[in-house]
Amino acid sequence: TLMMKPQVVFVLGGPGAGKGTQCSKIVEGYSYTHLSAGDLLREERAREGSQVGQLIDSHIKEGKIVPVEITIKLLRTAMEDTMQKDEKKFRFLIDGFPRNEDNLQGWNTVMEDKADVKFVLFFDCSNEVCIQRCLERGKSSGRTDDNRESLEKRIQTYLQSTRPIVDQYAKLGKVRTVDASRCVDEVFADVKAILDKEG
Ligand code: UP5
Ligand code: MG
Repeated sequence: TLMMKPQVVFVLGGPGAGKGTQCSKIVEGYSYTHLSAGDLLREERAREGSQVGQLIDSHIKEGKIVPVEITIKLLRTAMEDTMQKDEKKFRFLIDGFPRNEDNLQGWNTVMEDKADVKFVLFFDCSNEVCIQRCLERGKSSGRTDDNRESLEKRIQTYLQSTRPIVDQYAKLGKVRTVDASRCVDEVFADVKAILDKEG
């Protein structure tokens, strides 16, 4: 059977900007499948027999970006599995990726001709608000990186490595920015307007 070429929206923004929260709301009303690169890495870390569990664990705690070979493999498998099960599911929100030059090059090498990147949905949020949200969540999330020390590192990595990726897509006219410092519903109203316009 002929499969549709996957259509991808990259979802970027600082740690705690609300990427996961907004993606969950999007999938309720739009025909997108949400793939969080961070969630896939945490699943792989927890998988028995994983060869890269340790490496993922230390990278996440240190706020460092895992080598792209690992992340791409997880994303690609998740996309293929989704489309295999239901051929109508060919639209993906890829949340938290690509985060640096290595990620972007890896994507372009492996996926550029296999998927179309429609645009980048960028959740713009101050570092202070991002840190507060993650610390608040850290009270119950059990995430090993929701503490002040890891958060400092996550923010540094975001500013040094991820923002330049957003800037590169912006130069191509491919970034849709949302002010993510507001409440969940206000942010989502802007997200809806963007998705309705993009079709
Ligand atoms: N919240 C959400 N929206 C709110 C709002 N509008 N107002 C008030 N509160 C709001 O939200 C975070 C918290 O804020 C929640 O408690 C939420 O209720 C509240 P969430 O939606 O979870 O934000 P999100 O942007 O998804 O935050 P997350 O912590 O998941 O972002 P990160 O980008 O830091 O984490 P991710 O899981 O993507 O990556 C973790 C690590 O994995 C990375 O640091 C890295 O080490 C590794 N990684 C890679 O190496 N490669 C990858 O490709 C991806 C990840
Ligand atoms: Mg998230």
